[in-house]
Amino acid sequence: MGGKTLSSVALLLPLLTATANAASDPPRPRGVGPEFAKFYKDATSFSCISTPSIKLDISRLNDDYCDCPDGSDEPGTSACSSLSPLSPAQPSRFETGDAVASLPGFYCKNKGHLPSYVPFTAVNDGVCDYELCCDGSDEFEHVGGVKCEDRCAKIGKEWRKQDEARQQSLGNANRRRKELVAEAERLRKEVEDRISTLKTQIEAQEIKVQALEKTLAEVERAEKGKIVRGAGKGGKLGVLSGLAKQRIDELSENTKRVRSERDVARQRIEELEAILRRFKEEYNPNFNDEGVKRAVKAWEDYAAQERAGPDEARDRDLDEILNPESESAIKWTEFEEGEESDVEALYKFEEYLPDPIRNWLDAKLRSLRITLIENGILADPNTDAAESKAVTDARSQLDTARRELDNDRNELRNHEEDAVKDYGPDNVFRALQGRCVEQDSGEYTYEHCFLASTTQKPKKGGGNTGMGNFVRIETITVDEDLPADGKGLGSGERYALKYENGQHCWNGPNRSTQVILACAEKDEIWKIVEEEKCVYRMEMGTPAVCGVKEGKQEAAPAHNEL
Ligand code: MAN
Repeated sequence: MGGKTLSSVALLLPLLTATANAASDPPRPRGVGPEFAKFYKDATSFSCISTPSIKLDISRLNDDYCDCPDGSDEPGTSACSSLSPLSPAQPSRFETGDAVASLPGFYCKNKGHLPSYVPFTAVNDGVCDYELCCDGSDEFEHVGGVKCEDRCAKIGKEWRKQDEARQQSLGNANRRRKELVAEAERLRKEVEDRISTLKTQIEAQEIKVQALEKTLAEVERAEKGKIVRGAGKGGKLGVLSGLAKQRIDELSENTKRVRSERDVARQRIEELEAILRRFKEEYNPNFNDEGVKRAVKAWEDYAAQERAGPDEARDRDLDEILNPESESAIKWTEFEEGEESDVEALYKFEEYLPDPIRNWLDAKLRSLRITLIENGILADPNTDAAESKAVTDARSQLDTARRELDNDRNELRNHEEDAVKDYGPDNVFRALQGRCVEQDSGEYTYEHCFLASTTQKPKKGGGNTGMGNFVRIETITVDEDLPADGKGLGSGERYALKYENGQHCWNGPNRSTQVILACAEKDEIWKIVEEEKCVYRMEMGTPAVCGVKEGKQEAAPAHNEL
């Protein structure tokens, strides 16, 4: 079935309901469709449809002479064919002037197929217009001896077969779209759930960060007091042992890291050697390939060299050194100076005081010293000293918590932006986001990844070219003939996905692509055109847009390509 034939289907369809009542209608004059029968009921006279004041004798109906300004007295001849025709899909009078016909054309009953209107110019023009008038009734005068046989039975049968396939395909496409919409809804819900989880998580994390900020401030303050107290001989030892422990911890961490990098490298060498061993075993020495032979020889030389294997004893020693629980590990706590010893060094008399008073006095003195340091009255003797472990730990806990909070906030922002993003009718493109479809065309394979990007891949090798990144969904109006296989845009409103800012074009713009979508059973690229240098247009079928128009779900498909 050709493109023109398909568009004639649109012309045929509005008449379906009308023919259902055809049996009860009185006989109509030649060329009159059932929806206009009411104007032709009088057996003696006829009033022009758009100007009923002009009343004609019935003999002037279909007398091959145009009497009515709207041509309604000649429904079955071509006498009024010079008037602008009425749209077949809109069987009512156009209010655009008197030179417009009231009738859409000559009505062919097409028994065995679908009734249809053929343009008045085609009536008795000596050509059988089977596409619209399969019963041949438009050539009733047999001009030039032409006789148009009735082919409706055959054409109707073929049409019904194709229509069944179209309906089945449309059914599949609609079902697929429903699945996509359900999937999109599920994904949307997931985003919403994640947003609410993140909000709760962020609230808790904010409280945690506040608490850790407080802890850090307290630890810093307490440590300041502690270092002041430790300024004597014993205090310096404590600081030294702290620094030594910190350095040893760092060295241990680095040793562990270097060891694990060594293990990974060792494993890679083993894998590479295995590949080369296989290569040597499996290559065909009968092929006189110099490059392969050289490679095999080089491998053989390499394999022949003596190499010491891993030293397990040394590794065991290392394990021992790195294990803080091992016998030989330094017991740092033995070198740490407890609060009592610092206090003791400076305030030995406290030993003679009862516990509660000693603690109270200690706290008061410490707090007094801190206040004096903070107010610049007492010099801080340890401004250059390394941060104590307690402060480092508190700070790192705070940093980690802050980082987690930042990550959560970023994720929330992304999800909130995503939740209000335009994903097309019923959010259907959410389900297709990131899904890629490819199509060969000329020297390239073109790829479209929904709501992500378009790419041009040279078939003969070489780098890919970015043809744009997704920016928005648009609606555009198209008006094209539908190919016989239905794989085309047809005419009407269509969704289009716009991709911009692709790879820069030499002497031109950054590459951009418009992907225009029409209903189809599956996702497929139909056509790729470079409309201007580096400005591309893709035509594509997808079930995602079946039965939708301007963001709304329609009862019937927007066009009949299926
Ligand atoms: C490449 C392709 C073409 C494009 C030219 C422009 O060959 O991307 O589509 O027209 O570059 O130089």
